[in-house]
Amino acid sequence: MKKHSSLKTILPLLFLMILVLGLMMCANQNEESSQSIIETQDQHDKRMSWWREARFGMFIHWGLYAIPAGEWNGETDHAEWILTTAQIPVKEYEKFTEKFNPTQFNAEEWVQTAKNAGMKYMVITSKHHDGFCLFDSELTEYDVVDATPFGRDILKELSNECHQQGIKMCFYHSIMDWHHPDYLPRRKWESRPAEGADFDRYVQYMKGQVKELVSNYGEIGVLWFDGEWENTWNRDRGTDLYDYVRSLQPSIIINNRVGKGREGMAGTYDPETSVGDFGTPEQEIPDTGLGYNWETCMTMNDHWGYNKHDDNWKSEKELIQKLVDIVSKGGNFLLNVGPTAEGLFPEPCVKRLRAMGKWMDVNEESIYGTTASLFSDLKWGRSTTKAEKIFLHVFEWPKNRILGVPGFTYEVESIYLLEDPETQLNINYSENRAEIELPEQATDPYVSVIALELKK
Ligand code: FHN
Repeated sequence: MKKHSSLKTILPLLFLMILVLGLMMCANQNEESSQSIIETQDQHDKRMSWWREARFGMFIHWGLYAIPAGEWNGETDHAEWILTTAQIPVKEYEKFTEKFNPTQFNAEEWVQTAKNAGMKYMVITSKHHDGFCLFDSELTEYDVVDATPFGRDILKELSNECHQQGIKMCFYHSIMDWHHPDYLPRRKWESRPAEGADFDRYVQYMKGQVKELVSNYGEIGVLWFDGEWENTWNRDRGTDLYDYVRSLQPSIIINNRVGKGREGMAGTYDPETSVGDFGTPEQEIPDTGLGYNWETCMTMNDHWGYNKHDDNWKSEKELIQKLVDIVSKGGNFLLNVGPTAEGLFPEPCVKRLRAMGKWMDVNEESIYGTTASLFSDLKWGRSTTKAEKIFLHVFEWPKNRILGVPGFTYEVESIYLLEDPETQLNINYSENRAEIELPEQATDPYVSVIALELKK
């Protein structure tokens, strides 16, 4: 009977042990599933440091939409949205894959052009809203390797070149997918039934492709999500996706369009309550800094994807002054190129990038790694700051050759034109203002920069 009595003693203990073990596993599992990336300010600053230093990157919108190049049934204002704006049935749109053969694509040239322009990172559409993938995905045949005569992994060639030439490879990936049968909602005009579509299954597909992107192409600087605005995507899914990507590449940077916190095209958000590492103003520059990391993305003409009819190019001067304006407010500039179906950057883009590069060759010190202006409302231009230096970017050369800087009360070690450090300039002070004597003529056709080294 002892046995029984010993059983009597052991069984409750056994039950208790199993209960405690079960609770521990469950707690641990809860902990893992609710695990959100926790990082100190120092860890965050370290992770963001290359991006804050870079200040200037290239955006590339490229895909099947380069083939129609904006044209459809006599209309000429389409671009990367053409599947939707021209209401092309998915089966018909897919036929563009048979024509996608950019024989003049040269990854080395593309990366060299970005680098020569002074750009430190490249963000290219791995998949735009049309669902077509510019990389070899195991999860679909609707990609450049399996579906096109070109048959090469464009992102592999570009990422190799970026790593070779020392600029950061980054990917734009659309959450919205007009091609995948499980993506919802359907376009209102399309005939594909929504029955049977499983959005959770689509999210698994998307996460699988994101895993391919951050696992097969080396170190990735930024995952730039977009297409987050439809009602099937939500904050929890965004937080899960952010944590998932960071678990695969902990040092990667992710924009605020991974979640739902973005406030329209202003791209603003509350970094304390919304997921993502930087704000994303689109086609606009905020009036002032935003008090957190932000990057304006902008086209050189009026379209992201290539449109053969769009000649409304911003001038070299406008683009350089936008770069300076953005950086003077503590932001980054992501400037877009929409390559042709042949795999070439449009010549007007190349011309502008060359001019920006020439300006950066002389003035990069006033851009890279700088922080926002110490002065508000400089009528003649902008200013940036770097450690013990202040840079003044003169857009409008004063006719009387006197450059007034309200609020400048710093003692100056030296003051000179950044393009000619040998020429010391005179500076006079009056109440709460400095006045700098300038040469007769502006020295740069776009933006002349004056450097002031402050007394330590
Ligand atoms: O719908 C996209 C658009 O095609 C383009 O990719 C821009 C660039 O950021 N983002 C979305 C519009 O806000």
